[in-house]
Amino acid sequence: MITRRDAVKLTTIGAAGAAVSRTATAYTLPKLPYAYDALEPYIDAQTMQIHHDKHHQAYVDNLNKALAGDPALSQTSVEDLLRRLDSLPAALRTAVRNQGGGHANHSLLWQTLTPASKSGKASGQLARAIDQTFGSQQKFEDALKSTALGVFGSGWAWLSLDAENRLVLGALPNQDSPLSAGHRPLLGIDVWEHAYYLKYQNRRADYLAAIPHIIHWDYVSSRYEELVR
Ligand code: MN3
Repeated sequence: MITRRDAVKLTTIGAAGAAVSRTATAYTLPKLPYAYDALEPYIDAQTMQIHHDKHHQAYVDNLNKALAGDPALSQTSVEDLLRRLDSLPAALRTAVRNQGGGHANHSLLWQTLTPASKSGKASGQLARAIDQTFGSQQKFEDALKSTALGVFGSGWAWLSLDAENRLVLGALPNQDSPLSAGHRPLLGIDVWEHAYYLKYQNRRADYLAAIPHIIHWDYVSSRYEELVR
């Protein structure tokens, strides 16, 4: 649901010399759902352009490269690959974890951000679950920020649903996906330096103070209702 894979027609020459068409899939970079400068002044246009067009594209390209020799796996959604990470061939596991994780994490990230004028607040069932779990939306935002501030090196802070549909907040290193731990991610904060360094340099706390202004709460609230249904 959060990533699109476009069918690519591959034409190969069959044993009899006839052209045989088969359909394979390749992972593709989803379009950014808003302009590069839409999150200004909280995230600058240049950071968005490099983050989406270069960093996310590289995860997609490297995932395609890694799975090129395995047609069955390369037709599996990246979310399914991450859910079954432990059962994948050892030679592919690291690439799926890092490149597949990078692809899935960023595909969700773009959806969960929005211009400040549309950010809003958690609503409906999610608002109630946040109040029950964290005390209030403000307390949740404070906990999210301190979780993200505490990530050592590169990684993400995640709000996810566990197997019992409970909200859980935690940090994961690198591009590790909550899916690989049996959780379903609702919202992730990217604290790799590439997400903020051009504007905020070493001031990760300032970047994290900006994030609550641009969370797309309508999207996150609907996603929650879909996942707990
Ligand atoms: Mn990133």
